[in-house]
Amino acid sequence: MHHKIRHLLLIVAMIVALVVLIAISEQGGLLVDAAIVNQLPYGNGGNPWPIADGVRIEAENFDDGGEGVAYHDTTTGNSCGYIAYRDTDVDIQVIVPGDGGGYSIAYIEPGEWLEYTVQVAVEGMYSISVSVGTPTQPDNPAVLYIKLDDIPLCTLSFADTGGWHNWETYTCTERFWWLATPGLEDVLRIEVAEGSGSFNINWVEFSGPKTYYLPLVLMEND
Ligand SMILES: [Ca+2]
Ligand SMILES: [Ca+2]
Ligand SMILES: [Ca+2]
Repeated sequence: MHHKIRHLLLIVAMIVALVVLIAISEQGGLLVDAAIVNQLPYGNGGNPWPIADGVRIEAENFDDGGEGVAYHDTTTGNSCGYIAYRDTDVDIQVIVPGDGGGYSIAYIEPGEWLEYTVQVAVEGMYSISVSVGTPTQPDNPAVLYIKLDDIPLCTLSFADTGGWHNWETYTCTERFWWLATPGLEDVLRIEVAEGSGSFNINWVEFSGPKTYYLPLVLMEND
């Protein structure tokens, strides 16, 4: 009896693993979609950002392609009142050296999004982190969706990092198995939820691959 239950559990685990792998493969299939033909990676020599341990995509390195293709921004031009790093409608802000230097995305409104063309460099299980800053807003926390090829990966929520330029790192509790598919690219999207509070975002980072254990055991039929 116990032996049969154990068999059943193993079969279920194998089916789950198979379904996950098929789902990942189908995500790869979305890449032939003509809608992303005019969308190109930016800031990595024209190459997709590799998904590998420690790779950090600066938020300001969103894809080329413009409004409605590579990003959605609700205001014309840069709401910061100057042009920084790139001349688009995305609101890129200079971070002074004392706050870490570089650039962040500012004037973030609900419904806005940014996309990044990525490619798995090292297959495995990864987590995703973001660096964000926001002042106290307990009644209206920021809510950020992370998606891959329009498929939701995780939702992050944060209310107070101590200030707009006081950067804190938030990590998805979910882990994601990334399958290396040579020649295929994916589109990573960070999307601000409707009703979200405002925040600045500095970068997105991958960490992994983690050791992944699935209870797959080969057993002889009996
Ligand atoms: Ca704008
Ligand atoms: Ca904006
Ligand atoms: Ca940045």
